[in-house]
Amino acid sequence: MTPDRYRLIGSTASPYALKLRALLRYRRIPHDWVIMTRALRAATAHVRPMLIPVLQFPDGRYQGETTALAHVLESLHAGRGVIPDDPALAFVCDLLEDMADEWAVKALFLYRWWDTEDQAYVSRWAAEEWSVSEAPPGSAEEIDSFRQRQVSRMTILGATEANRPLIEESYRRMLDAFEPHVGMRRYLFGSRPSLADFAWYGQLSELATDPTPMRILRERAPMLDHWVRRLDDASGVDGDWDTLEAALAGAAGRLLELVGELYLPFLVANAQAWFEGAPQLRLSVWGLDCTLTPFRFQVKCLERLRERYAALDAGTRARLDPVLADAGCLATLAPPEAG
Ligand SMILES: N[C@@H](CCC(=O)N[C@@H](CS)C(=O)NCC(=O)O)C(=O)O
Repeated sequence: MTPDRYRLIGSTASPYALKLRALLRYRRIPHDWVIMTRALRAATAHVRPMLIPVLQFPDGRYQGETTALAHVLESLHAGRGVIPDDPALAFVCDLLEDMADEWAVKALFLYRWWDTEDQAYVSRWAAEEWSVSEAPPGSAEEIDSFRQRQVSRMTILGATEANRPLIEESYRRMLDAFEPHVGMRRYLFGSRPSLADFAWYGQLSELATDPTPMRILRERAPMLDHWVRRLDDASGVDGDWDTLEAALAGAAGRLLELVGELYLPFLVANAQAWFEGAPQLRLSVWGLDCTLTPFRFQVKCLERLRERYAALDAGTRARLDPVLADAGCLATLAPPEAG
């Protein structure tokens, strides 16, 4: 590795790895893309959490977690940033990034492991890149180990018959939020892509590849399908940020409604169940019920969003609060008034 280059260690089957790769390309940050082989898994075994992707910095150290990495890169490299300058837009960007990373992935996981056609397609693909057993990469044994490993995780990750109607409905609504608003130079917050665009790109690019969600995407949101393909390499895109009003008139506004209707209620129910020590959280949205296992990481997501909201200055809040209230987000993000 030359001293000025990063090394992104991932898999083409990981939505988070593709998120960070597209971000690095857009930002024109010199990097090499490598697959997480068994040898690299061993070399990065000390990195916590043990997840894909891992970024190796030019000084040799490794770090994971794409949201944290995007913010570190923002502070290290000037120009072509992915966080909007307007703190109000930056906050909405945070909310939308979070929903892509923590909820859209539920649709991806469910479709990947529900149907045997998707299972076969993805386990053959991932078994080449993502060694989970001692069997040779790509071998029939490794393919079957990967499939069994993922299927065994379905219940804990909420991919159940009972949850399917809500998760699938949320996929359709996410596609509908984007479709009328995407275009050659249209991103969530202007004519340049943001961190939220890259998070959605990561999830949607996998959904646009796996057989069942790919068919739904092409049928329901054909322009989004093209938009996703283009965002893979936006190194030639130069654009500007929108105003808050202009951004909310597009897909960002529609997705923010989904944050209020679905994503924040999910985070609140998750945190409540976590602190009560309850084994499951229950969620009812659009008349559809869902039962999920609470996760500590998603408790932290809610805490982080609340901290970021609390750190906004009074002028930003005055512009943002009516928007957050309309979308049903404000009561969850703002602490109750004292007195
Ligand atoms: N929040 C993490 C999520 C990363 C993540 O969940 N990666 C998955 C692959 S898509 C993973 O490594 N799962 C563990 C495994 O399957 O071994 C990020 O943004 O980097």
